[in-house]
Amino acid sequence: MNNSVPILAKAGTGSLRAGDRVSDEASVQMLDKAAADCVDTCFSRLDGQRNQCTFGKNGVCCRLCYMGPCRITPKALRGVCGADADTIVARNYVREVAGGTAAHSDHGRHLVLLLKKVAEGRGGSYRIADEPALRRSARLYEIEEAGRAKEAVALDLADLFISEFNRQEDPLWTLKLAPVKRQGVWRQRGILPSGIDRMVVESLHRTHMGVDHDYRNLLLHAFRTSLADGWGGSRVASIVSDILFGTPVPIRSRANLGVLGERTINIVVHGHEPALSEMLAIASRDPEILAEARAAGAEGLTLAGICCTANEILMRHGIPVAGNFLQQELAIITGAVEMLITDVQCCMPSLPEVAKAYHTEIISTSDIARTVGAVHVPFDEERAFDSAKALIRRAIANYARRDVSKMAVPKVSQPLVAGFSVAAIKHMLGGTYRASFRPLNDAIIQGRIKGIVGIVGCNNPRIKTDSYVNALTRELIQRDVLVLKTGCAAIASAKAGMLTPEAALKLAGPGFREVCEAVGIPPVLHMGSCVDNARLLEAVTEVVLEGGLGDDFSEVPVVGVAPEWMSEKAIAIGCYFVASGIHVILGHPFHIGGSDNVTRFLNEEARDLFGASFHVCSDPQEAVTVIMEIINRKRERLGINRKAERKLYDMKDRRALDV
Ligand code: BF8
Ligand code: SF4
Repeated sequence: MNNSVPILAKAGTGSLRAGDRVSDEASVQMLDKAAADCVDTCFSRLDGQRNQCTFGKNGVCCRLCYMGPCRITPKALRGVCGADADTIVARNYVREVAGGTAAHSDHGRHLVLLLKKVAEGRGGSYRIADEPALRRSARLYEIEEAGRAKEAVALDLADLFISEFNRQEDPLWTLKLAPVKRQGVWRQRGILPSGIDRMVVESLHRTHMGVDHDYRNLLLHAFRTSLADGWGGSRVASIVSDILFGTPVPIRSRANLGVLGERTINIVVHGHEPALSEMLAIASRDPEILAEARAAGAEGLTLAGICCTANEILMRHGIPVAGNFLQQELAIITGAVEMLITDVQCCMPSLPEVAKAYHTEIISTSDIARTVGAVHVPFDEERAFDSAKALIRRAIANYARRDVSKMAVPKVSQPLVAGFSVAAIKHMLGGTYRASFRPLNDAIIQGRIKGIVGIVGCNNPRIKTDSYVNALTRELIQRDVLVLKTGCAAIASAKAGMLTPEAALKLAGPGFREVCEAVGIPPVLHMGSCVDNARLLEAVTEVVLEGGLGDDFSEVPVVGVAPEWMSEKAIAIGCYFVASGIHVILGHPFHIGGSDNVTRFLNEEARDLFGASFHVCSDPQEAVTVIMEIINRKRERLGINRKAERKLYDMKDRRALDV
């Protein structure tokens, strides 16, 4: 049976108008073009999945052994082995957290191994780009650095980081970077994680058939595993990236599909690990390469990024961002991309299929991440610069195959400022010689800034792309809330023009606007990729250490939000935020609805354990209410709410939100 006709009939946008599925004009244009070109996208494929599995959604499907698969229904309250909904839902959840932790941490491991090679003189084209960052980190980890060669310091640090993966029983060293009080909470709750690898292995062991069946015990291990991500693999990834590639400082660039050139050779990098893209960023400015591009008839070369690889090279080189997660297929549909290079994570297997309609070559570069239909060009780290140049030359050769009749690059992009590492924020706030978070703490205490909200995570075709992220961001800025962003949420705000200092003049509330103007910062600070959510924790740690806003995360008026999330990594991030004492708002729930006990544990009982929990708010307005309520309560407890705010707070319906 040929079933291609009905699928093609729904190509591109699927059953809805493009404007109902995506928010920005560039994406609307490309979705309409996908329909005209009869190209399927995730939006049309979502419609193909119309009745998504309710058992899966509720987390009550178990296929952990071959007596199953089993699913819990009103008529079958237990699987063949006797597992009930609580056990099944909790086990599935633990595995999701382990998946997210593994992805972030394997990325971190890769960078740590590269640091070790560089330290031993086997790093090929890679160097220690930021010696001050190396020495700063060494001091944090109590490694002697004064008077020692940078390579020797780097080797000690790399070995310590490797031991973070291998530790069998001792707690992770990196946990010591958290406020002392929070370390005490983790100890008291029995969730101090040991080695990162051990936590992930233990997650798989505990969830094997016939091992851990107590949902509370399982969920505590989910939190423990997530801490090995946020205070382990992710934190280490950020630190090592800064050492090898440079600590980000504010940098201007642009975002959205309009950054692709109509007359340049366009190369898009997509994925997460910065090692290859760093070299591509350098090679793309090589005069010899640029001359070759011109000799091929192009006006030059445009390197642009998608997803977190984009965030990495944006933060350090100002390389423009073509788009976030749901624009990966749309970039190809412009018909103007010679090559799309993937590394790991969030790269859709559909890319080669979409590329068939155009001339784009899809290149995979990591041996652990291949896709049928993509050309696999293993990235040779030892000859990284040459590897990068070879890839660019291949793209130059492909330029001749571009069919201009199929090309339509949307003339849509927005200016942005990114690159807000914690060190950069400190310098901006306090000046080079007295770098400090003091001005931020003072602004919060005085009420000019009400609180801090970290908005993170993905797009999801089940939600109109970027709509929740941007509506929420606008509302918060207006209410004098400083918004910190990473990942695809940061790119969403970039496309909406919110990552510029000028946006503060238009959008921020009066107190917050004054601060932004005085410091010269946007109201939304782009802090990097998804592993850089560890930078958010680092920033809040600075706030705590600076003093005046409590001595633990749970006391600071700070909230995390994942509005349009889709990935297991987002689940791990949410968990380490909550375990760190930071409330997390989700735009849509986890797959846990089949167990009231698991839901209650994550959304309520976690508050007694960690001082924070998850909250599901399906629309941005509801999220604003909950967030402001949390922030006001924290301010009230700190005794920094002004009279007017207190009155407003007293009048509030105190609902179920005991925060
Ligand atoms: O790690 S925000 S879609 S790209 S998972 Fe993926 Fe989600 Fe984007 Fe970065 Ni993070
Ligand atoms: Fe079914 Fe139990 Fe096997 Fe899961 S572990 S598939 S519930 S028998």
